[in-house]
Amino acid sequence: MGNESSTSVDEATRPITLYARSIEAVAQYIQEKDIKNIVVMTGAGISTSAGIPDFRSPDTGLYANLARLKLPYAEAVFDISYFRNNPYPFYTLAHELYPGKYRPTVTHSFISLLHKKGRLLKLFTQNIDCLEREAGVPGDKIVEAHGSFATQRCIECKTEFPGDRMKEMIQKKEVPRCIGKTCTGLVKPDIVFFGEALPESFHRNRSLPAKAELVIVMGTSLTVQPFASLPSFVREETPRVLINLERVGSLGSRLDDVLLLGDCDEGVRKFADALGWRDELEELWASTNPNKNKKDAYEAPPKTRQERLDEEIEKLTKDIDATLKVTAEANERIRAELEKSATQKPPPSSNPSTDTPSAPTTSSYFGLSHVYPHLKADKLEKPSL
Ligand code: CNA
Repeated sequence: MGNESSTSVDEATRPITLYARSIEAVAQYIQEKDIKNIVVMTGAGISTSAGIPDFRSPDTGLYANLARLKLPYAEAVFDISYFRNNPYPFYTLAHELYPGKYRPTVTHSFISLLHKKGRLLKLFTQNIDCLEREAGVPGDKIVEAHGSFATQRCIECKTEFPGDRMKEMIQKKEVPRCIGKTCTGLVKPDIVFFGEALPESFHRNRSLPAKAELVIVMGTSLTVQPFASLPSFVREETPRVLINLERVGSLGSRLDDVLLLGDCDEGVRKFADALGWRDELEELWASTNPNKNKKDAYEAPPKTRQERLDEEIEKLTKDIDATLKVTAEANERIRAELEKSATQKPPPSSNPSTDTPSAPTTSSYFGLSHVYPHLKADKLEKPSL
């Protein structure tokens, strides 16, 4: 009787496809069944070891730190209506995240290795840092669900803005404006802000998870919809692997779910060990090192995750403070000039300065005391014209 019931419990928890709920069992499944249709789903957590903070990790995520700037709410930095009034927080962040500054992580190289082995059906990424491409995953294998920095356009008339000028503006921390003859609209990279539609490629490929033979979810909190529901489209008997610091979504609730809770880079190395691909993985990752051709290139010892994040957050906070200081100085100058001209000539009937391209206008500044809390109230008062 006792034996019968324990057998039925075993039956109830036994995976359908894998021999066990372990990464070794997943590796064996890939090799024995020659699995070629692997769908990978990723988020900001796969880039944190490259030095790019994620959004939601407590204390170290971008939101926790942007909150210090007293934005009305942290997500405002990616809110299209907020951007329209104040693009500066976004462009400060864009300067930080802009492609070309960071090296792909070993996790990006693992996805690239899946492709090289002919086993990657599609990568769905929420990231906007383009590190998958830099690691060698071809564009046609990637669905950038939240867009990317690859192209940009005017938010008013939709005229495309040249990539080289965009790069220049972001490097100089300036806000680009439309190049159209009559339009002075703000330019924004084609990354998806809250309240904007996802790219057509997301909808076109949305049925692929249901065709997958294996799904790997890495470095995402699975909180942003509709991306977050992709793992639920996977067939019940298809193994799903989660490599993440924490358990997310419904991962772990199915019989063929395998959880590797911890750092992504450690997780993919374990996965590669199980597949016998470790040397190839390390070689592929080494090829992404920008110093690889310098003979005596000094390789600093690897920093801990906490050290890397502390460093990055400190840099980002300094950057934002510097931008705010420049903005405040510019506004001080404008205010002084307005005061001067007020004593010299009568006030204009309208305010023509609301579209000035570099610093925020005096008028927009008045409404931003919540963003620039360190400025004294008297500096925020509207000068009488
Ligand atoms: P998120 O909500 O910040 O979640 C990140 C997840 O990754 C969390 O569950 C963390 O626990 C986990 N995590 C963090 N570091 C590691 C690590 N080293 N190893 C394993 N797990 C880790 O980010 P999501 O991607 O889920 O949210 C979607 C947003 C984030 C998208 O709109 C992105 O555009 C946006 N974003 C992108 C980047 C980027 O491009 N690198 C950076 C920051 C935010």
